[in-house]
Amino acid sequence: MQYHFIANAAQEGSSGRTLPVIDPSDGQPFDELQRGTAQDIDRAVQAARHCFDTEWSKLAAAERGRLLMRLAATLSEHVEELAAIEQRDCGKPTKQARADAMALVRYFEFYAGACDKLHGDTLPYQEGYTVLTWREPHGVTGHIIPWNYPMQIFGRSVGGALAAGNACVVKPSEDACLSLLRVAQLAADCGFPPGAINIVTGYGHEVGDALARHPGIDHISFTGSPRVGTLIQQVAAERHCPVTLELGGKSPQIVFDDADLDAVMPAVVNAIVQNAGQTCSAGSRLLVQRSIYEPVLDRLGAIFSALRVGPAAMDLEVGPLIRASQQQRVWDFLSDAHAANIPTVAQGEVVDEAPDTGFYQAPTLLRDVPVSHRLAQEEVFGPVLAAMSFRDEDHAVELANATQFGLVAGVWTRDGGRQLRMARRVRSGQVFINNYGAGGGVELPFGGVKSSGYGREKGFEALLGFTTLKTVAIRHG
Ligand code: TXE
Repeated sequence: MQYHFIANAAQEGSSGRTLPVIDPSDGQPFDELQRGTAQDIDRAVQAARHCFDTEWSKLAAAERGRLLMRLAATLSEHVEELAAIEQRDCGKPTKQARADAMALVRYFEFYAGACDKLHGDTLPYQEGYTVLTWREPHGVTGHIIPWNYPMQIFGRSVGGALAAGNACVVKPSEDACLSLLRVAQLAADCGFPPGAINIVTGYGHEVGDALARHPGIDHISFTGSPRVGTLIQQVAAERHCPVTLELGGKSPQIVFDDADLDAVMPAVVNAIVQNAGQTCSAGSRLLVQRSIYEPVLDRLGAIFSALRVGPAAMDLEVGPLIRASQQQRVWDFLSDAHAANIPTVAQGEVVDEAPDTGFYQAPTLLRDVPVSHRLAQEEVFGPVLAAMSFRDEDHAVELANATQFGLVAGVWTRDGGRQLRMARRVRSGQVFINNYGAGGGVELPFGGVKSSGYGREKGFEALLGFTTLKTVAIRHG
C-alpha cells in the first residue's frame, strides 16, 4: 500500500479509498495508492506553507544548494532501484527507465549548483535613488505531473522550484506515482525539512483540480494534455495565479535532400518509438523532400518492420503503452487512418510472449498523410509516424507550421544558410539541426509556443519562472 507523503511522513488519505496500481506489461494490479481529496491537498499546502515560512525561506541559498546536491548524490546511488520501480509502474524498458533516473540526478545536480547564482540587479536611475531588483520565490508551488516521464518532469519542475526557494506540493499522475513517492522519502532522508516536498496521489479531476484551485498555491506548473491545460489556466485565472504549461506537440522532422540519411534514420525512428511514442517532444510528423521521399520511406519501412514490442522487462525496442485507454486512443487514430485510405508503409511486431492483457501497440509508419487529417494535427502519443512530402523550403515551412502546436522541430540539411533560415521560420520552442533532442540535456531550456504552452522548464531559464521579481527603490536624498 502507498500513502501520501506530507511533511516528511507517509500519510493515509482522508477518504479511506484507494486506487489500483496497474502494470502496463500485463494489465494486472500490483499495489494501491491513496485516492486523495481536497482535504488532503489542503493538508499538504499547509505543510508546505509552514515549511516555507519557518525554514525553507530562511535557509541561505548555498545551504539549499547543498541539500539539493546531497539529494542528487543519494539519487545516483538509487538509480537502479528507481529504474526498477518505474519499469514496473510505467512499462519502460530498462534503458529508458535508467535514463529517466539518471536525468533526475542531473536535474538535482544542475539546480543544486544554480541556487546561489540567482540574483537581481542594481539599476541606473535618478540621482538620489538606489534601485534594486530581487528574485524572490513564489512561495508554495503546485506541480501536476503526467505519467510519461514522471522522474524527468519532477526533476525539471520540482528541482527548479526548490532551487528558487519554493516549497512544493506535487500531484503525480494516477498512473505513475511510485518512483516519486520514493524520491520524496529519499529527500526526507537527506535532510530536507518537513513540508519542502509533499506528494498527494489521486485522480486529476479530484486532487489535481483541488490543487489548482487552492488559494495557498502561488504558482502552478502543469505538464499534460491541452484539454486539462485549458482547465487549469481557467481555474488559475480566477485568482490570478501564474501558470507554466507544457502541453505536448505534433513535432516535425524535416528532411532535405542534402541530409546525411545515415544519421537521419536512427534519429527519426528513435524520436517516435522512444517511450512507445509517449513523449511530448516525439517527432511524430516526418516531412521529406520529394526527390528523396521514396528511398527514405523504403529505408524507414525496413527499420519499422524489424521493431519488436513486448513486456518492459524483455528490454525490446518498445514497451507497452501506459494504460488501456491510451491503447484505445492509438487504435482510434489508426482506424481513422484506415477509413481515410492512408497507406501503411510498415508495422513492427508484438512478440508472442506479450500477454494479451498488456497495452501493446506495434510501431506504425504511415505515408501521404493529408495535412488536414487528425493524424497530421493531433498528438497520438503512441509509436505512430505520419509521413508526407514537400517541394521546397517554403513548402517545408508551411507544413511544419500547419498545426496548433509548436514544441520541437528537427531540421536535417547540410546547407548552413538553410539551417538558420529554417530555425528562424519554424514556429516552435526548440529547433534541433542535424540531431533531435541534443541528448535531452538538463541545461537546455524547454517549452512551447502556440498550443504547446508557455513558460520554460529546464536550464537556468526555468528558475526565473519559479521566482517573482521585486523592485526596491531607496530614496536617500
Ligand atoms: O492527460 P491529462 P492524459 C497528452 C497526450 C495524451 C493525452 C491524454 O496526447 O494522449 O494528453 O493523456 C492531471 N485538474 N499528454 O489523459 O489528463 C492528471 O491526473 C488538474 C501530453 O493522461 O492531462 C495527470 O497528473 N489536473 C503530455 C496530469 O493532469 C488534472 C503528458 C496529466 O493528465 C485534471 C501527458 C484536472 N481536471 C499527456 N485532469 C505531455 N505534454 O508530455 C487530469 N489532471
